[in-house]
Amino acid sequence: MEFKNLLYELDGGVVTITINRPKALNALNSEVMGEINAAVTACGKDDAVKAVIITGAGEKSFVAGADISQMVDMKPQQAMAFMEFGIETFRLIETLPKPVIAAVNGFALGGGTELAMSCDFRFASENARFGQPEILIGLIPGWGGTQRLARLVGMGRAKELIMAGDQINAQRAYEIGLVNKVFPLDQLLPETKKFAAKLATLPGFALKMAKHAINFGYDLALDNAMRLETQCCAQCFSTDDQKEGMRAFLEKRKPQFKGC
Ligand code: CO8
Repeated sequence: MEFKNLLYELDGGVVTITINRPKALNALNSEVMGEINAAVTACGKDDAVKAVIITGAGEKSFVAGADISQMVDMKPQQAMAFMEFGIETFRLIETLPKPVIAAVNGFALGGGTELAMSCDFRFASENARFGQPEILIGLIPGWGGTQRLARLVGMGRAKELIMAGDQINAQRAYEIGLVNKVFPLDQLLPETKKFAAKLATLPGFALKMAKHAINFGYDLALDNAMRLETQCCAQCFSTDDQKEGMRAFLEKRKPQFKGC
């Protein structure tokens, strides 16, 4: 697929979407956000896509936030439209029925941390920096940061990051559970691709059900969430992959999953 501000590469079932606006440290304006929305939608429709990686071009920045030059003179209504499209796009990523990994290769500030948090996993390079610095420019997060950050790292730490606007490094982000793994910069993409390739070999329907149960069970009362889990788990029994996985275990051989 061809985009103006993104690179889109499919290799062995794994799509890598690279936000490619390095002169502005990959800041997200409406055009970039529209392209991310289109690329993720395409990933959802293409059966050949089993897993998705989102990263930034260059060695300095994943995404340095929403584009401040686009926002500076916005009226509330324009800001609302910009926010709503961002919320919709990040929710698309969060609910894509395939695993999505953020490979955070530098600054992930404001909308950059928010984008990374909409992914299922966050792998970071040692030079990555995270933060919600909106307060320093008279704002608060508007693409889900107040909600997803508190859910991921707890309310106290989320308030510290959002209300003081300080940045944290990759190691600290790992310690507080914002990041899953940290790698030297030159290992980030190879290691992320290795992990994505592994996920791409696993039963796709079960992956979809796992993501669905975790995402949609999280905010339910426990009994309702358990019910959702049993429904999702029961549906796995309608797949060939479940039969194959269990038979292969009993026959002491490697399973041959077909993705259905
Ligand atoms: N928007 C637009 N341009 C940017 C942004 C940005 N977020 N970040 C960096 N750039 C541009 C700079 O303006 C500069 O451009 P130029 O070369 O033309 O002057 C270029 O990228 C390089 O940046 P710096 O020279 O500043 O590079 P440094 O290495 O000195 O600093 C930093 C790097 C620390 C990342 C610094 O650029 C910075 O602080 N950037 C802004 C970070 C920030 O505040 N992000 C949050 C933005 S708000 C947000 O994301 C809200 C999301 C949802 C709300 C929606 C509301 C409508």
